[in-house]
Amino acid sequence: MSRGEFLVYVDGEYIPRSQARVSVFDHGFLYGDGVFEGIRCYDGVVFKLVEHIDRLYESAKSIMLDVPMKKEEMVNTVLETIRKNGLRDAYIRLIVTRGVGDLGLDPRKCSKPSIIIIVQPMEPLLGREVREKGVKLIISSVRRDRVDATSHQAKTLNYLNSILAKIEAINAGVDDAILLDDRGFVSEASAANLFIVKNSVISTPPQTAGILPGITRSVVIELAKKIGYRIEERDITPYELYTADEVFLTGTAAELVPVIEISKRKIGDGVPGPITKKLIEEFDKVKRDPSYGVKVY
Ligand code: PXG
Repeated sequence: MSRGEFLVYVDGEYIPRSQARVSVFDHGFLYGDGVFEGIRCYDGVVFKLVEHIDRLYESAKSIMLDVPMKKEEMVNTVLETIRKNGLRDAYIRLIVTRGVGDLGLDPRKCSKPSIIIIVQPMEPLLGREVREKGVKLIISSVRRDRVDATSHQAKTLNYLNSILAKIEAINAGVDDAILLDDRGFVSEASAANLFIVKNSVISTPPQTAGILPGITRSVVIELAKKIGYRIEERDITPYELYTADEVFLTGTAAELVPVIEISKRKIGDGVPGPITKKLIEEFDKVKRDPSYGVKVY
């Protein structure tokens, strides 16, 4: 590792983070034209790395961006970037931009996509104490982008939809916001998927509600089934949120986070519920399990 400064992979080179740059003519910067992944490494195992790489390439395919690297090499480059930085526990941000073009939108002017890999140590996004305390949310007035527009099913650099909801949450003095889809059904939080529990049945919105098909979400669905809960992917109304026994969020950065209030309605007893706590326990077991990821060293 280079004297305390983390190295960033930029198009084939490992560059100290203070010197890592992209061009102002990169369409990722100019137009949000690109795709990304947020991935975590727990104790030398990159959690669900292959699934994250598959999703990256699917996001890229959907926006007609050819990633200039084979998937297998991408996996190895992520692992090498972690090794070069000597990390065992890390947050990994993998970005593929459309690359340098001119000031017009036309992506054909961009000769080659850029690949950037940032790794750094990281705690859960919302802080460790939120697991015990839970978070407060609002339902945002900002609707999730439609599935026939800039759908969040693809993880693109275009996050303004989520950022506007986040700003609304900050202004309301709460932790995050829930976005409804264009029909008024629950979609997801700004950067996390959402689950509710009612009478011991767990439900989460389907992809048709404009969600990112989260990798933490699919692990939680699998764990919930394994320990014997009924779990449904179905449309959820705002009323069902307010009257749920438990609500929780899932995401790579946030992991599993209990929700204790939504738009000033107390959820359940206003403290993290038993099924949420059980799933947090189960997730903690698998996140370090080598069979759930790829070993770095
Ligand atoms: N929905 C959206 C819109 C997201 O951006 C998730 C759901 C959860 O998906 P995963 O696959 O992580 O379980 C995300 C994930 C960040 C950050 O820096 C955001 C995400 C992931 C990592 C970091 O805010 N988004």
